[in-house]
Amino acid sequence: MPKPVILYDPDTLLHHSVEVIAHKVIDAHESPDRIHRILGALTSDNSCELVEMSTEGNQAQIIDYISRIHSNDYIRHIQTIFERFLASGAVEQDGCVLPECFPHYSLLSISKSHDQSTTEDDQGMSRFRLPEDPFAHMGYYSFDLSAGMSKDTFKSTVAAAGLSIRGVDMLLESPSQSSKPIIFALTRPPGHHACRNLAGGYCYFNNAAIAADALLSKLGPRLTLAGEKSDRPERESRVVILDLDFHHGNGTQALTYTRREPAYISIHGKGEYPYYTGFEDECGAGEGQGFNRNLPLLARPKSTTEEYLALLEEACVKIKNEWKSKYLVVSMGFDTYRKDVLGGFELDCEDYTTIGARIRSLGLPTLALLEGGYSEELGELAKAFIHGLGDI
Ligand code: OKP
Ligand code: ZN
Repeated sequence: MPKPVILYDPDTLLHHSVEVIAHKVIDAHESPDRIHRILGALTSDNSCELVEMSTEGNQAQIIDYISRIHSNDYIRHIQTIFERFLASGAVEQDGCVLPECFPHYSLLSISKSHDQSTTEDDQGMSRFRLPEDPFAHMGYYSFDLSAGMSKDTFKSTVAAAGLSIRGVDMLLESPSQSSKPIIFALTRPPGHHACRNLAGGYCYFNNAAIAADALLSKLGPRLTLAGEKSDRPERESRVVILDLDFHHGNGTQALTYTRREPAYISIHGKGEYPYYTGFEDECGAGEGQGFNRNLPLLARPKSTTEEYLALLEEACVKIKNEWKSKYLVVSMGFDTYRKDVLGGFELDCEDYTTIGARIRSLGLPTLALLEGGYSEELGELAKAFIHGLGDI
């Protein structure tokens, strides 16, 4: 059995941001040091193989995959907005910009614009005129104050998407069906809150959605036994995204909601950030009906590890027996830890080995992507998870 492969790109360390907590602007909890903590814990640990990557020469191809998930206008915004602020003198080279004003839907006046039908694609945003002011751009393309832009944010988030796509290639390159590859990509910034046209919650490009979509595009259309493209309604989904971050992956859900493939299933804090999504009655729509599943659980101290592991079991049964998935993408967050500063169930370090081992026992080619996890012990938690994935 091959060891889990850990994918890392030094460009993911470049991005830095700030956030606002209780009237103070602080360095964001989502910091470059998170990756250092994980790499630190993995040195002198030979349970996995660390592979260093670079986006060099691949940027255009990575952006092609990103543009299957995010709009070109949004990608251009993430790519250029910091330069615009820099040129106007509004920010220093080493600074970080936050939004000022959000286009909340109730700001729309009772006017002709109210009657315009909106496209499915922009979900109503076309009723707002995109302002000239770069601060307004920040508000137009984000939903909170936790996705500031710094000089190399674009570079880092492209690197994270690049790791996700490389991980997909490694799943498919695996020589035989008997050795199921297990990859863990150290994606930073994370992605599961990012929507088609929205950054938020430390996320810019949705790594999990990009990976699942790239995987499906490489797999090609489903074929019937006769070798014809299958378009009859199916109850199965070849690719599933299992989201184990403490926070609901609103972005991943939104991006996959009307699709059967990939399916999405999440265990997350009930009533927690991002507050407006993640309810049990959100089950998918259209072709995606029945392929979205939310399993909310009260945060510590109102839930137990036993309850958490029972939900994980429910998720695994759904993936294996109901959706009969062939490939697994895991949005892995370590903010479910009992001492996490932003979230937390009652999980302890060794529980991550249990989680990793349960994922491994599904016997599927698996690509895990890093989402959240903000405690000092992050490195140890990641190591425990990898040990479970690798059956060590
Ligand atoms: C991202 B992920 C203070 C509150 C922070 C954002 C939480 C983002 C979590 N600014 N709110 O899912 O781990
Ligand atoms: Zn989280």
